[in-house]
Amino acid sequence: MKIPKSHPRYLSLTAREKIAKGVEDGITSLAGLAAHGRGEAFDYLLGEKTTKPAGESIEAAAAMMLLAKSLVISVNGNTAALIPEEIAELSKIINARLEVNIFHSSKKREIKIKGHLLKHNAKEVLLPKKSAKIRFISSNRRYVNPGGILKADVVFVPLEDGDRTEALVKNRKKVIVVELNPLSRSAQKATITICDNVIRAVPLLTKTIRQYKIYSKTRLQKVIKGYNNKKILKEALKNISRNLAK
Ligand code: PTJ
Repeated sequence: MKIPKSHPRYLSLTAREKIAKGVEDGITSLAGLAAHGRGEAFDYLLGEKTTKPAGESIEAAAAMMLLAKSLVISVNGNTAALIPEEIAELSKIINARLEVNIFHSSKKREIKIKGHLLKHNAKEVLLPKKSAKIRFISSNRRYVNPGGILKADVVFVPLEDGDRTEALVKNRKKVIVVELNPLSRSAQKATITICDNVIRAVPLLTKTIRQYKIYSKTRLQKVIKGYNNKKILKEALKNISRNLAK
């Protein structure tokens, strides 16, 4: 469907079209539609903009990514449909590996997601292998790539189910998530939670990394030290209740 740019809900409707097309093209799971709807509801409550606390999380995430020894960006069916080019650009600017990791098991969909990312300028995309597993999780998401998530010290997970965030943390990895719902398990368990829409957060993260590239290691460590994820989550909830009270 062609959405006129003048439509007051142009951005939201365009995102819906991308997710629906993702399902048609075999990239996004059907459950991904429901997950997107939940995200939309929280985005509405957050005012559909990047809030100040989300901005702080983006700064801390940029610093953590620049300090990472082995950084991997984990991509599922929703992220691939919504922001394939932005994810490819982020991976290049920070020298991170891209790895497909999906909840709803399907080899065919993993390959389609990989192809879709490559078509949108990704350099290389890893797929999970049955030979490599992370501990503390039983879903399809336990399978990872031995050169990717398995050995990563920092994993960036734009929108996610909570199980794997928790498992990745238990596997001693630093986990940065983008999650609109501050109450969700991934938001609560992550090392850094960017409470924002991936559509806005990922380009902002790329921009911040570009700015921070000239920072010294000590300065980047200071940014992380001054960051408190629990406080950020509380502020996100306060923002939601303020918007509801208005
Ligand atoms: O491709 P697959 O098989 O890996 O499936 C992907 C989904 C997202 C369906 C899967 O990971 C899943 O079931 O996730 P959940 O548990 O539904 O959680 C997804 C979370 O993403 C929800 O808590 C939403 O609030 C959040 N979300 C949805 N859309 C966005 C979002 N967060 C940020 N930006 C969005 N655009």
